[in-house]
Amino acid sequence: MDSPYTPQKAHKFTFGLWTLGNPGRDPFGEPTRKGYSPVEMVEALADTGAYGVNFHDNDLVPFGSSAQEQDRIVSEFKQALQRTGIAVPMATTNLFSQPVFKDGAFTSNDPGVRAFAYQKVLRSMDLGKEFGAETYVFWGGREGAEVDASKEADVAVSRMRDAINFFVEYSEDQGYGYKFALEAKPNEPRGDIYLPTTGAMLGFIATLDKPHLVGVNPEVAHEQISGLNFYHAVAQAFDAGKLFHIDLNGQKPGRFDQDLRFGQEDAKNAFFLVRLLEGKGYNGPRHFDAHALRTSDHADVLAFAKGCMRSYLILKEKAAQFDADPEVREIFAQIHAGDAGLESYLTGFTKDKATALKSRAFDPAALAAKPLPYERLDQRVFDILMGVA
Ligand code: DIG
Ligand code: MN
Ligand code: MN
Repeated sequence: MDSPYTPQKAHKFTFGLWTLGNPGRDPFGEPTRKGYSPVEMVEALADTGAYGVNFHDNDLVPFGSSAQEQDRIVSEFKQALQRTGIAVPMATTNLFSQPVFKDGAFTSNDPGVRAFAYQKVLRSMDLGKEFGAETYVFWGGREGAEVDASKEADVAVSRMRDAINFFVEYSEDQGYGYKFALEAKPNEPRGDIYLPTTGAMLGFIATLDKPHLVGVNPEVAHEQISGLNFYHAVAQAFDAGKLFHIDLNGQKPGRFDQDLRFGQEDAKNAFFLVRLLEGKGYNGPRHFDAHALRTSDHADVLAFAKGCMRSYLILKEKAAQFDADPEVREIFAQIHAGDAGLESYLTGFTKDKATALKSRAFDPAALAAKPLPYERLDQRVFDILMGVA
């Protein structure tokens, strides 16, 4: 009998090729290891219960490869996927590594750069569909500024809109059926990145030609870099029907984008996140956009991957324990006590409801006196997470 912490394909855990492929380089140091190649990574994950891998175009096909080299790489990778049963649910484009995109791709002032970026995305969408990818992610790592005099910020947003509208139409015209997921980040590598939070992306999506085909790909570290509560950001996206994908990792507050192992920091927010994803029926991939520490060798990199999935499943079990806990249920019964009559006034405006509410007698002191045992409730969360409940 498998332990409840043993990953299964049904859990839909996925990893970007760049995660196990990360060679341990950072802005202040050279690589400390050889990253897993795409085929090595697929074979390393095959027996871990992982469901899939995802890629930027150049994670699989190096920039500048010939058509023949691309064909060989694609063929070898397809064989590895067939051998292992690993899927490719998501694809995306690297519009941030090459110098040509140093001042943005879609938001560049140079129409030649923008057109080249369009070409790269179109070809990358074709490549993703060769592997059956269903979700296409856009992360605008270079779509930003250090010098706001360099371009009008509203023009930058309109260029983003032109680009996303164009690729949505391409997907429809090709019959690809992609669902698009926009990933926000407030800064790094640019001083400021346009559309910096998941909330900003939700507002942007509403301005698109076909907003129903576009959602968000929130990332733990990216909202936390902004000092935001990631669980709240995801809850809003889910409420809007826009949680098309999610990037899971760990992050210490107030630091650069660390992309740590999922659950490595802020286990409590990760707990409420997993409780939401599992309890509200999110059915997309649980994608780890993270990498092992620079100090890790290959064996530790694999431990990193297994740890991401194990942490998720531990928190999934803790969430079930929390919701079944007698003391939690007793407190919930008290703080979530409904009043069907009164609540009927609070949704669905009618003139009568407004009139009745305006004339109703309330006792604010009595309302204020109702007990809210949140200390006891939060201690119960702590007890459960610490395994002493
Ligand atoms: C960074 O968080 C971004 C890139 O790794 C990629 O474009 C996207 C995919 O999840 N996340
Ligand atoms: Mn990140
Ligand atoms: Mn990400």
